[in-house]
Amino acid sequence: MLSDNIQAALNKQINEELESAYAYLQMAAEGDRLGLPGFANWFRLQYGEELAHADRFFNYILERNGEVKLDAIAKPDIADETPLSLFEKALAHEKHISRCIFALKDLAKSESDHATDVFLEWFVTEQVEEEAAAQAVIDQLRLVEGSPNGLFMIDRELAARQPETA
Ligand code: OFO
Repeated sequence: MLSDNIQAALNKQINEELESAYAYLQMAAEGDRLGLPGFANWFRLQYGEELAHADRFFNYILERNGEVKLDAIAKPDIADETPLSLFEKALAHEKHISRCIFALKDLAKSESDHATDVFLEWFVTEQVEEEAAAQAVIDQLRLVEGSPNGLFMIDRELAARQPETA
């Protein structure tokens, strides 16, 4: 049985994950607008991952016999971006999500909800990977700044990203 506090926080996290998905979908459109199909591919796959994260929270609430309460999804603050600003926004967003996960974990610990605490472990690891992935592209973009060839190479690399199987 989930406490009211934890149920509310898990529902809020569904909303955060769906807002992430929505932001990444807009970023995919920006990649396309910039003529960078690799960027579009990378963000489109990230959109799918965020939907899967929302699903994990959704399934977990139901598994614990809780109640799912969906909320409105905010409009993404993504417009007229550059390749670098897209990934800077992605990183800032992932840092925000990491803080949300840590706060959720603190809450689960404070209520001795061991099941929720363990459920959240996967997300702690995932956030380390997601922040590192966005930071790696930012580092590359800064290295090639001003070089169309460099940007072309990075776009090709991002085009090679495949959907995760697990
Ligand atoms: Fe990109 O983060 Fe979900 O959890």
